[in-house]
Amino acid sequence: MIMKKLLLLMTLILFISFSKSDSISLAEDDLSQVQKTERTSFVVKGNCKMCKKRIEKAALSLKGVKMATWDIPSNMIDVIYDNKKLELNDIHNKIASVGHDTDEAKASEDVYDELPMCCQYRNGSPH
Ligand SMILES: [Cu+2]
Repeated sequence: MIMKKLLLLMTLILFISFSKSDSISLAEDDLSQVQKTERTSFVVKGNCKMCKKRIEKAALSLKGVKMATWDIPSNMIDVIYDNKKLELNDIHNKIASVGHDTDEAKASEDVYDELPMCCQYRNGSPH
């Protein structure tokens, strides 16, 4: 009879310790959820609203990019991305691939030349 009670007690203790460790690992999961989202901004060259659309569309087309806002006068893009799904470099390269220079990646001449006149930011002043 005593053995049975002891067993019950042991089971209870085991159960409690298990549920405790469960809640701890859950809290750690929550923490990593928050940590893997990063916010950053960097320079992306461009002129107009068409550029804005093109730049933001390119950034947002990447899996893991949650927000991308490009500002025309400052030429700065504000990005929120999941650093477990992609690296910051991927975003630079993607934007360069549609014709816009960033402070890390340069667009190729070919892609740049395809841009509408109003978007060609390299020579002279914007219209
Ligand atoms: Cu433009």
